[in-house]
Amino acid sequence: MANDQQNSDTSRMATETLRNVRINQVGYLLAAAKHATVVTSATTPLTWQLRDVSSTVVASGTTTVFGHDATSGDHVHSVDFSAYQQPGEGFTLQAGDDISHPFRISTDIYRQLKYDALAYFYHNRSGIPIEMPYAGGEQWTRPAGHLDVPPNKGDTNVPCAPDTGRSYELDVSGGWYDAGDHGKYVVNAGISLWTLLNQYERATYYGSTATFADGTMNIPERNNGVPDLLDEARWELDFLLKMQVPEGQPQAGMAHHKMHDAAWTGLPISPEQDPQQRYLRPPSTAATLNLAATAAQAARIWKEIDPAYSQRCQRAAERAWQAALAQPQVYAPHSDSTGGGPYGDTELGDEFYWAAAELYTTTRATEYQRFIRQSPYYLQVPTTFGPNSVPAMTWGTTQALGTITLATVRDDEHNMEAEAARQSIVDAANVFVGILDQQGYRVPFDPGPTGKYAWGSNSFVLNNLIILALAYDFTEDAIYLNAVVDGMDYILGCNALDKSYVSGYGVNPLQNPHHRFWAHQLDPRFPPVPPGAVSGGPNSSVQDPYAQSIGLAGCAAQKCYVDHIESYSTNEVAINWNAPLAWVTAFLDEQAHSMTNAAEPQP
Ligand code: 9MR
Repeated sequence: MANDQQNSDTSRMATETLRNVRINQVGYLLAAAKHATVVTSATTPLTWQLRDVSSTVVASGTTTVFGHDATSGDHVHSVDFSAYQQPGEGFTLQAGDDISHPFRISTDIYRQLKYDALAYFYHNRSGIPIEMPYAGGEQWTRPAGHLDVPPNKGDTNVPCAPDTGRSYELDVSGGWYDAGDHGKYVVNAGISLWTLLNQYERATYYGSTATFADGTMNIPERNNGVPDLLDEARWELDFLLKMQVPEGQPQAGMAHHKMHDAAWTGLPISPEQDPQQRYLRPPSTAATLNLAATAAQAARIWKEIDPAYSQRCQRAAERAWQAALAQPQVYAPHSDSTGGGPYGDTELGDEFYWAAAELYTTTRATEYQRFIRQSPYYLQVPTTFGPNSVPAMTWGTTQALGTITLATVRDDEHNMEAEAARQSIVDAANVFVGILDQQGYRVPFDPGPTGKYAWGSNSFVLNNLIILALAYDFTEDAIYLNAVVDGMDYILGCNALDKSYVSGYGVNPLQNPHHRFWAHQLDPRFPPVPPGAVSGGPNSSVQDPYAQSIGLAGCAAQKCYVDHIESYSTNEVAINWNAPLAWVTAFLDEQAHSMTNAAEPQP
């Protein structure tokens, strides 16, 4: 279904013009909030009409004047048509003389997207052929990447880089490619894997794991008796375990920070055609703690499903934890960016807290409980917006991951921290809800006084939506659910560029992400992006030559974006960005079927 949608969207695009009435281009959930934003210079309210597919006016009202919106630079009005709750296709919203793109109202807006968002991970697997029927279309099939078949020089025996003074080789095959490049980075694998596993764990306690049970996803491991979401996650976890320094080598038990090509490859290139030598970069404390955290999380999730694997994960986690304690300040330098991204981080208190929270939740050992209670990050969920516009969580800001785990896992004997952790999450959600009315496009992310969006800003929005969704789980207050809906509206078209940042979804979808294989824009022999990938999105710092060359510098935050393959700083795709898309769309789809009139405030 999504493939057909992708094709028709792509052909329609050429003629599609931007509309001043901005909506969620995929559609609105039947019983939830329905907001739109209108770009207009009018300073007094406009009348609006909602029309059904036969052009009959089914609802009407007047807009609310918002005024100047700082992050977009637009003068806007708001429309609230939440009260309309009839399903259908081909609705349009008119405000003044402007008419929106057509959209649907339905309970199934996210039904397929939640699977397509996870398919991203299969498509980006290393070390396995991408084949039909799993690829979703012949054009996305490709041979296995990086299994030492020439011209590949990796990944089954990858040497430590010459400048590291280390002389061993490791089999670090498998895992997911990080993004548009073919690097594999333990810091970033960590938050991405954690998010998929948390999606599963949250569903265990607050939803249903049936949606991702064995046989539900289009992957080679379907019908192996294990939930498919866990199969996909394990592909990455197995790679992470291989990145741990073996006994007998210096810094044994730590994890190598990353592995990637000696020099950046050009675009386009399919992974199996990569001729570069690949190297292991030195271990770092950050990577070691990412391994400790995710392996500990996995140990409890696989406990009944695969006890031997669970024990292996727990041993790896405890080993990593001890190694990180012994060497707490081994930093990966920001300057290490030849052939791969640096993922540098010199503040690791949050990673220590996260890893200890995972180990505590898995083992309930008092040493970890003591550690988290003494941590300055104890129960934190960031909501303050400094110059670097930090959202609830990023690859380098991980305390919320630990807090979420403490809050999510229901374990009545040992739930000393759980209530307080839930309260922290609700408190953070309240801050995000409070932001909505101050944003012309109702984005639950506030860049703070600088007004700037950073690299990967769409993931900032999506990660804040996880906090809001959890607040809904804990309180069942519809205000949080509707805030999640508003945030997805931003991602799917209700924004300054009238853009759906997700491929294959919406009238004006992401089409040309920075990706070495989905490089159709550069070379017609390469495929376009498959459905369900989310772009990193607007980046005020405009950090790539292409975006600079088209004059983006000086742009209002929401407009610092171009849908072009060469714009890696505004239009890349990445595992840590698609993971919260998968989490949030699964949550919304689940709620779509259980909500009754969430659009009305609860008493
Ligand atoms: O997501 C990362 C972002 O926070 C950094 O500012 C940026 C520059 O270092 O790197 C981003 O991560 C990229 C990584 O370094 C290499 N693979 C692609 C990632 C997404 O653009």
